Amino acid sequence: MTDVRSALTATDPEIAGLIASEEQRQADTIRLIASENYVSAAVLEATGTVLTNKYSEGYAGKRYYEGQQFIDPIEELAIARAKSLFGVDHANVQPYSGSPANLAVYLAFLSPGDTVLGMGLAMGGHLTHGHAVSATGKWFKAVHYGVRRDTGVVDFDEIRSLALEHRPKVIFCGGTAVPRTIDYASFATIAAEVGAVLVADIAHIAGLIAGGAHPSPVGHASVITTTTHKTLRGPRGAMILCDAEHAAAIDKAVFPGLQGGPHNHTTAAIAVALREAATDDFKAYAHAIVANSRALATELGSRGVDMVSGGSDNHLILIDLTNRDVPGKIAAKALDRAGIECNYNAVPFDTRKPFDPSGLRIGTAAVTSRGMGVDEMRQIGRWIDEVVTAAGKGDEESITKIGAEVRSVTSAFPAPGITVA
Ligand code: DSN
Repeated sequence: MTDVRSALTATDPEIAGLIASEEQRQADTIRLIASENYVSAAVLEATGTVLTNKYSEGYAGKRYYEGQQFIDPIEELAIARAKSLFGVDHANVQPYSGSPANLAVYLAFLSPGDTVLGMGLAMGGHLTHGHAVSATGKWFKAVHYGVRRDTGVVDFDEIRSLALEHRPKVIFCGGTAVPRTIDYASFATIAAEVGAVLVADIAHIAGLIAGGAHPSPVGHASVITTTTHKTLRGPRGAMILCDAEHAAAIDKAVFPGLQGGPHNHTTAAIAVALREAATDDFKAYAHAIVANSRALATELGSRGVDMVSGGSDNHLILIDLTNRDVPGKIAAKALDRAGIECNYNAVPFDTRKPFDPSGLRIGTAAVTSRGMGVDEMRQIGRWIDEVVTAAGKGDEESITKIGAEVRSVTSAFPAPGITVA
């Protein structure tokens, strides 16, 4: 077999060099971006294969192209593993990513102008849950619930009252900045009362659910959407899981409704990730993510750092810097200079603009993949607090000093799939 890296270096040294630099950067930094992870070498290998050469519009046994002798069993394996891991009737593994997966849900259950109820983006929801700038907010009537100002968590009285008033056809639960356990049973009761389809967007917590570290929406939500690359630790892709009654509508919405040929290299890598996620090691990993997040939240709390809802039940912490001298963007950039990657993020009831908000979103999925534990979380909590303080004072010297400490820790925890030290 050709050595792919040497072929790339020979053909396009510029791109090869940039990829090598990115690999080194990923090794050298502490990845706290809550939606990112490090895939295994096996997942990485499946992603970069000849499967990328193949068109396969349709579904196994019903394709519009010949030559599917090996593609069909790959997709069938991915589907069987998804069904078994999550305990669902049906799985579609073709959506290109989370937004197309959610769009397929709209196509399956709604017509333009119909009403959808989802969590507001600034409250922790996702763009595709009906945000005004998204197609889902432009083409559908979107109504949003939020979190309570005093607790930072959803208020089911508010959700029920919005559902009764607006009678949505679809209710989304889940989001991108939700630090607490999602109560699927309470959402299901409200959805049943108004005859809505309950869709659980588990993109962030799919790996925690697979590993038994977060309750499952199965049995409560008849449709579940997820990306495959966050806590689930697969390639960039997505899946829709659903009850048998919705299988045909979901499949039709994905293809031919929204997409053409599935990305077979991604499908194969999803299958590999699902096999990994069914192991005892992965269960331990999922629980370690949560233990790390709790330890990090405890350290931050002990240093007086405010967090939305006061802490974390999952992989994610939403830091609220409203009471510090430093807004989220300046803090995130200072942390990045110290080798700690996160993203600035709005907090509920933010008084600042989304491109310059008051929060920082962090998560422990990637650092846990490197084998870091609660001791490292305490250290990371200290670094975050110190960098934010230094950023507020313009103390670049301290930020540089912490950067050197960060590098000494990352070098002791090799990242999966990364070959540089
Ligand atoms: N990629 C998602 C996240 O970072 O949570 C948003 O689409």
